[in-house]
Amino acid sequence: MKIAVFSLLLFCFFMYPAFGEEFSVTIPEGVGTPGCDDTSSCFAPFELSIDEGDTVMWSNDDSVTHTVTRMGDSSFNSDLLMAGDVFSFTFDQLGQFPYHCTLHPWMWGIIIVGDVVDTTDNVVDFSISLDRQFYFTGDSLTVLADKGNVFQILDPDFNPVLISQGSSPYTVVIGGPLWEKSGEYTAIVSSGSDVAQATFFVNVEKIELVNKERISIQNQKIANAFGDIISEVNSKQQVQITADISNNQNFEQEFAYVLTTKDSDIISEPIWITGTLAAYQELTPSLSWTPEYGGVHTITIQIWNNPLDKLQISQDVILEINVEGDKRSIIINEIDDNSQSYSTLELSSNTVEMFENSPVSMNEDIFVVDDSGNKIDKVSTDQTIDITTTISNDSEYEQKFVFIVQIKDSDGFIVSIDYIEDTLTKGTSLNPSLSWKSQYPGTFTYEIFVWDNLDDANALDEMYLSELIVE
Ligand SMILES: [Cu+2]
Repeated sequence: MKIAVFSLLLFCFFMYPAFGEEFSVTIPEGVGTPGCDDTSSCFAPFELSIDEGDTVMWSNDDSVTHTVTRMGDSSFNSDLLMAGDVFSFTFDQLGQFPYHCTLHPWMWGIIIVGDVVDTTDNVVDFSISLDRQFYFTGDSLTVLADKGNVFQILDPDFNPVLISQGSSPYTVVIGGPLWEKSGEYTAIVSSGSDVAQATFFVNVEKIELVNKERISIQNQKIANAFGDIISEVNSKQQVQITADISNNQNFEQEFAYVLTTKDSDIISEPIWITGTLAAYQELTPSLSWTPEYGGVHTITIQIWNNPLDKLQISQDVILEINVEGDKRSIIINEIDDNSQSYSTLELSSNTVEMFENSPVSMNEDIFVVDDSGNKIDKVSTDQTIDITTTISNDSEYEQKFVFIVQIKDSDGFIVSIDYIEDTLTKGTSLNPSLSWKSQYPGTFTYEIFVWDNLDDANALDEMYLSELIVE
């Protein structure tokens, strides 16, 4: 009898969750070079669900140093974890905790404390999905939905950072002044009274690298007009000097691809082309060059931030080539501008069927007015303007509406989203108006949306789009 009681007590003691459980995450070998991010395997497991009070122990099984650092704030940070080191942290708060390695910013993981949150949270009976769970500034995000015609993205504080109308797929490039915070963003698609949403993580923190590590150069080669690699060149023969360059940073980088040639100790003036690389983007720039004379030529490839500052943001790469022909000096060729920039927002604005029976319509006359209410065509920097129109309710019913103005800069980045909510009684019109002020000149685009509400949004009319020049 005594033994039985004792066993029972012991059993109770072990069942009682006085101490959290311990979980382990490994940092696998080889994750110090990009690639593991494509398969979400930079931390294993990449996503771990635990309970409040549980402890996670990370062990660095790689041969190089890494860190385990909470994103957005530094509530946990391992500092430098050498090969074989471990770091543990006890999670006393519910929530989702994305983290990364500050030395290799493509390395991501997430700890989910509490109820397992399916990142594809289907609120009603249709589904939406994202191409990934984690994004950096400059990444392109694609949302697929079964149905729906209104698409929104909210930031970690639930402020809108993007709104659009049209049908799936919705593609957006992450970046611009509204994407200020790292953390969990929400994508929402509405269809009638149905709403589906999914969450994803964005890291907008810039991770600075040593200047010469910012861009790497690989596979440099000399090619003929057909793109074939050649080892011997004749004088006066035009060749292409190409290389694969890649941006090692999680943000956009302007660059100049620069060639300097040297022949018989005479160094040419540098020639270059310029462009922009999105986060982790690769490009293969090419410059044409024609040696005027024979002899051994040395070609140095460098990447500068721009042709004015000439700040070197790559290691030097040197190519040597023997040119057949009479020796002496060299000629500098024309600059071949191949510059590329990455695409910006691509928002569709398809007409959607639901407008057919919409009780509310937006007047085609959209006005930009100054503070005295006079219509204006041109706007000055720091001048406050109002964007206004007439919205009519032709039905026999009262209708709530939200009037939204979204403004994009010339790069397609959204600089402002503002809205007002109101109600139209049957057969009446209203003139909603929203003000805006630009702090810098440029060509802006403004889009106007009229929805029934922001929560389970339905478009009441087609979106309106126009240009605004700020001088
Ligand atoms: Cu690392």
